Amino acid sequence: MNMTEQAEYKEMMLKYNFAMQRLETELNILLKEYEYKNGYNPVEHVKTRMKSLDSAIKKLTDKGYEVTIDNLVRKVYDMIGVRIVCSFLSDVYDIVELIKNSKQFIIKRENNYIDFPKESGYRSYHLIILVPIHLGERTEYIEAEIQVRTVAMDFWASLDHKLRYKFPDMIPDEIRYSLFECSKDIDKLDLKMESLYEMLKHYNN
Ligand code: 0O2
Repeated sequence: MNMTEQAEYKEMMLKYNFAMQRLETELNILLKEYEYKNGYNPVEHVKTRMKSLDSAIKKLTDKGYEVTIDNLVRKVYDMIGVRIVCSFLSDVYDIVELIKNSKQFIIKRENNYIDFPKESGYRSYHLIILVPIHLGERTEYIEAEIQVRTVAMDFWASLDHKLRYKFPDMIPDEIRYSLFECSKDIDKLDLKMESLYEMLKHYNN
């Protein structure tokens, strides 16, 4: 990076850090308010991360884009990533609706990889949002990705991630097949847990 690019990168990261802080705060308020109103916390844990420059550059090159600050901003929409892990399937949809109805963000795109899993077997609900940040007189919108999934989906994705790291070129067929089968089992498990949860609510009523 030359001096100008370094300065641009620094400014970009400053804005991304503002946006990440704002997103964390707004999500925290949304979730706490939900818990207060419903007397129930549907979230097991929340993890927020800023993508490393190396991993952002890899994403750009893998997709065939030139490595520029402009492309980092326009093409890598998950520089800021938030993962919300919920107990049950219905919780995932409730949280997705909660975020979609929030006035704090603009929903740019959504990918329902739960009803329409990826070829690998990956399941999760993705929201690409725009987070407003106020800089002096003007407002800028920074992209962020929110992944909402169940504990079981998270368990699967975490092993899949490890395998992708271990076998960067290609996961061996037998492992890939077995992992895909696990993804179907996890789907069945989530549905079973959901019906048990419904029964529990019925007894509580
Ligand atoms: P990391 O390490 O999480 O940052 P697109 O441009 O939409 O076609 P893209 O950008 O891959 O393609 O978007 P997609 O498919 O919605 O995936 C974005 C993120 O979802 C990924 O980010 C992963 O976190 C997660 N993800 C998607 N597919 C899989 C999968 O098969 N297995 C696992 N474990 N995670 C997946 P990154 O930047 O790839 O990775």
